[in-house]
Amino acid sequence: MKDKQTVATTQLRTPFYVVAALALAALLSWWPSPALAKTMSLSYANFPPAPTFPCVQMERWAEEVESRTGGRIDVQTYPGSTLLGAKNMWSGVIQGQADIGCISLAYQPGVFPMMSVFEQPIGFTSATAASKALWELYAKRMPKEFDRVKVLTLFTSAPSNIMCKKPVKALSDLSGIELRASGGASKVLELLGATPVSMPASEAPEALQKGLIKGILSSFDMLKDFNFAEHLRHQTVTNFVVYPFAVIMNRDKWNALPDDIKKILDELSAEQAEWTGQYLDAHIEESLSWSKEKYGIEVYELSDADKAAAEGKLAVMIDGWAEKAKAKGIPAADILTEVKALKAKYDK
Ligand code: DTR
Repeated sequence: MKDKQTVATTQLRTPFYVVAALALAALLSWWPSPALAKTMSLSYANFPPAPTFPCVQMERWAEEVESRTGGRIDVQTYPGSTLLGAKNMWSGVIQGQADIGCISLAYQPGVFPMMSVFEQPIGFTSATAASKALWELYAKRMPKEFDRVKVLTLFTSAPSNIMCKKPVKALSDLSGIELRASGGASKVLELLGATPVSMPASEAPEALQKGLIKGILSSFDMLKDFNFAEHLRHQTVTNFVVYPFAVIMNRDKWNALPDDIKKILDELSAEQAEWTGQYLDAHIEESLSWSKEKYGIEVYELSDADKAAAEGKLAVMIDGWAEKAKAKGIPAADILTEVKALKAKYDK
C-alpha cells in the first residue's frame, strides 16, 4: 500500500501528454471550427430500384453534398420505395415523412400545369438537352405549383421508345396493344391506337409478370436496369416524349438549413440536372449493347411515313396542354415559345 507521500508524488508526475490532451479537449469543446459543426442528417426517398438512373443521380447528389459541406450534411438514401413509393412521394415530402424525395411529374396528373409542358411532344432528342431546358425554364419562371416544397434539381428521362413482347414495326402494329406508360406518354399511346395502362415505372415489372401489359413506353435504360430485355425482346425507336422528374425537399427542413448550406445546395441544382442527363444518355447506349449481347434484342425504326403520321397525330397534345394551362392562369403561348427556344439552344 502506498503512503500519502507516494500518492502525492504520483499525482505531481502526471505525464505531460495527458495534460496536453485534456487541455486540447477543453479548447476544442468551445472552439467554433466548421469541421466540428453539428452534422445534420437528411433522409432522401426514391421510388425505383437502386440501379436505375433516378437513384444513381441520388447517390451522386448525396456524395457531392457531403463533400461540399465538409460532412455537415449527412444524406441517408432510401431507394426502391423503402421510405416512400411513387404515388405518395409528393405528399410524403410535404408532410415530412422524408426530408427529400424524387418524383416523376407524370405520376401526379393535373398537379403541375406549367412544368407538364415537358410531358408534351416537343421533340427533345436527349436527356441532357431536355434536363438543361427543364431546369432553365423552372429557374426563370419559378412556377407556384412547386410553392409547397423546395426544388433541389430537375431532370428528365431520355426520349421514350417502345419495348414490347411482340414486334412493333409500323404504327398499325400498335393497335390495341396494352403498353404501360404515364402522363403525356399514356396520351401518346392513346392517340396512336394502343391501349395505355397508366402506372409508375416501379409497378411495371409486376404488371408484366401478371400479363396485364405486353410492353412499356419509356426510355431504353429500363432494358438493363429493370432487366426488361429478358422478356421484352422487341424495341421500336420512336423518340416520343420525355418524362420530367423533380427532386423536392420539405419546406420547413429547407428553411431550417443554415444559409451557407442553402447556397451550396442551390449551386448544385443546374449542375446536377446536366450531370444526370449526361449520365443517362451514356447509360442508354450501354443498356442497349448489354441487351443485344445478353438477350439478342431486335431494334426497329419506323418508316419516314409513319414518323410523319405519328407527329401529325400527336400535335393535338400541345394544344390540349395549352388549354388546360391557360385555364389555370398560365401564359401557355409564352411558355411554349420559351421551351422551343430552349430546345433550339440545347438540342443541337
Ligand atoms: N418516369 C419514367 C421514366 C423513366 C425512365 N427510366 C426510369 C427508371 C426508373 C424510374 C423511372 C424511369 C417512367 O415512368 O417510365
